[in-house]
Amino acid sequence: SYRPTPEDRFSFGLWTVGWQGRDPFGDATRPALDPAESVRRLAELGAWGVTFHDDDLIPFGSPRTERERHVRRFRAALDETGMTVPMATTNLFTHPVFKDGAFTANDRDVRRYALRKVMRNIDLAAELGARTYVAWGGREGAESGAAKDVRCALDRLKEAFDLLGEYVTGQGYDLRFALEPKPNEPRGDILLPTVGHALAFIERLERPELFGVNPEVGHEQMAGLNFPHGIAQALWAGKLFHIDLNGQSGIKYDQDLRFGAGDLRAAFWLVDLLESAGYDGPRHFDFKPPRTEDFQGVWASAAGCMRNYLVLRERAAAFRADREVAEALRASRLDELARPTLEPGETAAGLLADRAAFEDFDPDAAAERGMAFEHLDQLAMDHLLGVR
Ligand code: 3MF
Ligand code: MG
Ligand code: MG
Ligand code: MG
Repeated sequence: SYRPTPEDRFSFGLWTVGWQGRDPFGDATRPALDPAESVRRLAELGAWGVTFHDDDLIPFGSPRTERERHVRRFRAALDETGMTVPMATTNLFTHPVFKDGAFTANDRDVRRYALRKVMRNIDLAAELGARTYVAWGGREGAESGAAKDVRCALDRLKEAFDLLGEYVTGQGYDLRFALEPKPNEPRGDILLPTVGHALAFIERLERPELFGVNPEVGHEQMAGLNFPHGIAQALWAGKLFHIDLNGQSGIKYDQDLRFGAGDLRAAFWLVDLLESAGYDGPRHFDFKPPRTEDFQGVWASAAGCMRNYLVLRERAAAFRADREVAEALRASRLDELARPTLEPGETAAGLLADRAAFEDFDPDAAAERGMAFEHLDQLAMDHLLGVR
């Protein structure tokens, strides 16, 4: 059975099931969901955690007593269900004040306000036991060239994250940041558009150890990139702090389909990678139940995210356990790729002295060796399609 359990560490944003279906062309198709109700329903479906933007939980501009009431109700639902809050984040994109960005808005007052909004929600995140704080800079970008001096904007982005790093350290919070890249939408172009850009940016920060990435399936695919490859590089760098799982069909608007929909083969290789690499963070779904759905459809969509992950986990494990696959991997020389190119302790001089490496090497003969990748991939396909 593909029944999710808390050990699977599945989590959902309140804004996912709570999405009312408002899009650039149409009004809401569903009423608002009470966050406490979302927590209960997700728990019933087998989820382990729930995440939120400050404004998902506490409507923007709520007075203090209202704020406390919302947090109390949420906490009660968590206590009642045993659900955790592994991650929290800030809404720096809905209110018109953020129309030109938050940390990189040209308007300095907006930047100072944005930092305060984040710090306030970091306090709440820490209080609720979150270990990861996600930062998606949805409005940090531009539609035209002269409107944003990108080098200055990157200075301001660094300034913001350096301050936040100092803040959590000073407060003694056990919290790390995960930057979420996205190439465009809602801005024409967004800063830190891909996993690679974000990884390079992190190394310029004062406390790089506190910062990693939160890649989203659809965001990388909107840029035409291979998502599992991006995740592999994040893992390789020790920077996969969190992940947003969903589905996307090719290079188009951010579809946020349920996980497994869209590019199913990429989803298979992603699950294979996360499971074989021993990624132990949350499996977080950031999807949108299509606006065609009523609430029954919303919960079916959420359940589908988890079910597809579990089915793919089973298929990927069967692929890895298949003896014919092991043989095919050897035939494709994956074991050889795992072997260092140089002998232990070998230097440039050693390589230069090795005639077999160059003088006596026959490139034409080596070029004739087939890589046998098609057979290997067909085995994967057969496992994915459930015929093996
Ligand atoms: C937009 C997103 C965001 C982020 C969220 C968490 C609204 O495409 O993916 O979801 O994931 O802000 O930081
Ligand atoms: Mg997204
Ligand atoms: Mg998306
Ligand atoms: Mg996301």
